[in-house]
Amino acid sequence: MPTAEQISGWVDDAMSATPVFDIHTHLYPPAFGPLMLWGIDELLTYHYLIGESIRASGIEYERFWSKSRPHQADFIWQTLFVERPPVSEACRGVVTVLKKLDLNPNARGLSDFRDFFRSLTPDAYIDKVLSLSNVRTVTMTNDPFDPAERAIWMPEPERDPRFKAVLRIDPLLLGFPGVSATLSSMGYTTDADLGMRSIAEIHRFLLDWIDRMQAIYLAVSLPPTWRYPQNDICTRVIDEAILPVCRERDLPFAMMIGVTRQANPALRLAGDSLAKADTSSVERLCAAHPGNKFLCTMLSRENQHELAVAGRLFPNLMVFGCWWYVNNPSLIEEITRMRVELLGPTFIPQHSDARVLDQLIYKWDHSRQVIGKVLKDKFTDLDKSDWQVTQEQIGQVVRGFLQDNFTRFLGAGGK
Ligand code: HDL
Ligand code: ZN
Repeated sequence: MPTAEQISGWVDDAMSATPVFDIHTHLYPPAFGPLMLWGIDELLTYHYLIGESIRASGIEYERFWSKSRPHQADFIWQTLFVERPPVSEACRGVVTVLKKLDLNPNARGLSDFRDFFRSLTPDAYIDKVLSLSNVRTVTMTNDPFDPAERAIWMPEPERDPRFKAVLRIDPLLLGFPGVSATLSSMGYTTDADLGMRSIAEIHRFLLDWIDRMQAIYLAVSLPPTWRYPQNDICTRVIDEAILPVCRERDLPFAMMIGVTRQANPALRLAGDSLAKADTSSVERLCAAHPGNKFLCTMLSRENQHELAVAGRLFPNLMVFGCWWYVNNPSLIEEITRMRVELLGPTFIPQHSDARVLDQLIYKWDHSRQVIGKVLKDKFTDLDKSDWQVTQEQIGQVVRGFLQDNFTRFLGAGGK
């Protein structure tokens, strides 16, 4: 029988050696131009840190927003890393990145960091970050309703196989009737009452963009008020367009549920909040469409237990990630422990949601530590009951958590 130290070492080895397929990020390769964010100024002006620095300093919103990006970064460094200890998770993450890059996190200013990043090219830095974080593949968040992103896709940008595309379609579910104008500008005719011709046009839009992007799943972010089924356009777009297309192409439909957009508009991207959402709607959706595959993550801590139970009830539901406001060590541990106890090894414990390339380094370093801690406890529990724990079984669970559960769930459609 292995010792507790052996089990601990096997888990640590597997967690650090197993490459990650990061199933939800906002990252882009250099071919996507300004959409690709990297380096110290972008790292420090991550919207999480903007919100924290405005709160800590009491600076007037417009006085902050009037600063240039580098001056915003200087302000955030001074406010959160010099005048105060960087104990929040988003601050700690920056310190982890600097350490892993052999930079001094105790610097009083950013000039040395800027010199370092000026010495790198985007392509070289992508290789460095993916190697340091041991992330093999990431999925992007690709929004055809964003004119800036559409302008990049139409001329067919050079693709990096390490960056898979995800078709993000929030306006299609939440934006009618206004979204008709955007669809029309793209050559798809829909009308406010969503007659059959409109449904056919939405089908065509989805298939065109799935093919243009080679999207491996479709995704939407839904508010806490989302209910299914309802006598509304959202339900009709899901039932009559999105899910038939997903079945036709064997693609999962991912729902990220619980965000209250712009609770504080003055904070811009940092101004979104959350509320408890309705997990029974997820269950009704999975029950009504057994031929579809669903990925789901929820934003409220209070939804996590219900979502894990929903995962037990529906094999076509893949529970994933500790998203955004629950992507903190204390909650990752609570949620992952609960999911292992309810779902065994059959879920995807984490995604990074990274917006800045450098963040992969800390988001995966921190998550690997917490997920590993849960697995050590669970395998030690088995060992205490004389179940024969082996290094191979630990490796199998870790590979499932970090890549295989997702690639198997994608099936042929996601190739
Ligand atoms: O809707 C989403 O995909 C969210 O992740 C938002 O992008 C949010 O702003 C975010 O970055 N959370 O981490
Ligand atoms: Zn996101």
